Amino acid sequence: SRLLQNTRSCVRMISIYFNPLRKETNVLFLITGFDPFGNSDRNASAEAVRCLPAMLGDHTIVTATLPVVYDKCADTLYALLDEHQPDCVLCLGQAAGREGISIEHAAVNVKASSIPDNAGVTFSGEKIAENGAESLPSNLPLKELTGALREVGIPAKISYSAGTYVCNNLFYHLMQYASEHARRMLCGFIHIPPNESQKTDFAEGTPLMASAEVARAIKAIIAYLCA
Ligand code: PCA
Repeated sequence: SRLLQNTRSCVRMISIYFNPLRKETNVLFLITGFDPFGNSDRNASAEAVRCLPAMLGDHTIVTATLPVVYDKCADTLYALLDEHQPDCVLCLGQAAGREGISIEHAAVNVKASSIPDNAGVTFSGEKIAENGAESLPSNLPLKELTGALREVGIPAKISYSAGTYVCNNLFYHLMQYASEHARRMLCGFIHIPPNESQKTDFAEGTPLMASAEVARAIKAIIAYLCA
């Protein structure tokens, strides 16, 4: 009936509003990982990103590995965003202690850490953007994504802190870029555990996740966003 049809098109408009990639074809995803840092000479995020295919159906996946350097990682990301103009950006970083896929809620306007970045720079509470917002939230559908991952057997949670090191710094710059560009981009940051090859780099009992499993999670996220 007419009423049913109207209701259906309403529901579709609402779902497109909340999830602009739904039913789109040729979506361009930019997925990044990071170089090794700290006491491990590998980084699970870069290794997971390397497991991704260049195409998924008719969607394109551009991947990159970013330096673990506060200013340089943001400059590299900006260049990639300008070059590829992605519809969706997922930045990945490794965080020992996370139990599974950890989708970050928001970036905070703080740089602070006990260890230096890979250029030897340490911050102790400085702002990322002098006049910037105190916090910038991801615009990914966090609840839906963690739900979709758990449905396919992948441990996933929303995280309410991305820390105050290089990952949070990149996440802040990403959301700032997204807010300054009219083109709608779905953006977020995902922390993942180290992988099996790094077992001896971390304390016993530190949760690990295979890179192929992380890649499966990213593919499930893409499938959810474009379904
Ligand atoms: N993790 C660090 C920086 C690079 C990475 O993979 C972080 O959580 O800030």
